Amino acid sequence: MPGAGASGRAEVRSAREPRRGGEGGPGSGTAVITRTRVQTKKPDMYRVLLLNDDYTPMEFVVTVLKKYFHKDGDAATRIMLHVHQNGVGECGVYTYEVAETKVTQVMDYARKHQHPLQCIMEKK
Ligand code: TYC
Repeated sequence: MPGAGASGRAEVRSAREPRRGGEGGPGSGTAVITRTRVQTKKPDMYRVLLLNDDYTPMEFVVTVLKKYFHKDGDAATRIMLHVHQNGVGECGVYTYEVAETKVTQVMDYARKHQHPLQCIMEKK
């Protein structure tokens, strides 16, 4: 059943595409069918995580979550406390290049303020 639509599954399309080679002509008994796979694969996604340490001030972590992950005060405080208590916590889930940019931004910001805060990414 070609034409499953934007379901996210691989799809084949056979109608209305030019046929290279075409039919061999009347009576030849041959035909070429071209199938084109529509690109519907979802991108790999990556979690960006903050790691706990004993020195980075809680308020600095809250600032990071607001500034780079667009969290409001309540969400930022909740995530910071989760990291403080559990050792690691998720800031967001992004495509590879966005996640990589967030990690770099957070690490640069922490270094600039001389805090040992660590930010990493992992494939989902
Ligand atoms: N544990 C730090 C403190 O007690 C706070 C902290 C929270 C540090 C989250 C890093 O990712 C972190 N000041």
